[in-house]
Amino acid sequence: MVLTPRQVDHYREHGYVVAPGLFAEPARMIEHYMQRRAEGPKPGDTGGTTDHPEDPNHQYPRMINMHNWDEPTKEWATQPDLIAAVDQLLDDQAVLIQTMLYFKPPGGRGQALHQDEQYITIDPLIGVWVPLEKSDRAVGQMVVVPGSHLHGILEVEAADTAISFTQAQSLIPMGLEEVGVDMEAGDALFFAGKCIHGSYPNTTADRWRRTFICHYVGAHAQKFVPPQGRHVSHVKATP
Ligand SMILES: O=C(O)CCC(=O)C(=O)O
Repeated sequence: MVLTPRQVDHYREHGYVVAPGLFAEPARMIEHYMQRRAEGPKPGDTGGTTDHPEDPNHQYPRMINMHNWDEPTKEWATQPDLIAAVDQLLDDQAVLIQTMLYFKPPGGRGQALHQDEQYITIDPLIGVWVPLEKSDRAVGQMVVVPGSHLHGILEVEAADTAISFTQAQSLIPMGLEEVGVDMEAGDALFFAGKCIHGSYPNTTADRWRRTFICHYVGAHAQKFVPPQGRHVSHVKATP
């Protein structure tokens, strides 16, 4: 048992939970991914919408599905403690479906608040978000909307691409409020596929916010068709 009953209860009630220090070698992961990034373009890279070419995310695009071509990623994403924790939260056998690395250099845009099931239409889905260095408000930390996972798949609308590298965001249900989560390098934030989350820009001049992100579904998860207006692809594309 990796997560305590209290942590599991927190996840069920609020839609997310933080497990401190789950990743042992964040500094090595930074070094590894900076080397991989320096090698040049990788399949699926994105710096986000192109209407803000000044965004430094374009120079350090987000990498995706590294576990398909990078052995250390596969090991980090399938380490036994992590899988055991996801199994616990899913009450099913975890199946890894996505890995990502966000570089978010100083000045980088954030990602507008959304539900991951508005991108990946499989339920249940769990994200694991691991900052590889201290993550606080100034660098554009993870922001969650506690309780939003209990409201189904929500409507989407256009996001402000001056602050978000993606173009769509969720409508936040009345009465709920966003909360920034302070985290240390190597902590892991588990969040439900229907928990609204995202981030704001990195406002610092000299700090990065590199984050390793994995997504898992349960072995018995089901694909679904989102109603019109509730999937990010239903928002008109920004260039
Ligand atoms: O790291 C961020 O800025 C947001 C990450 C996110 O939204 C996600 O992993 O789905």
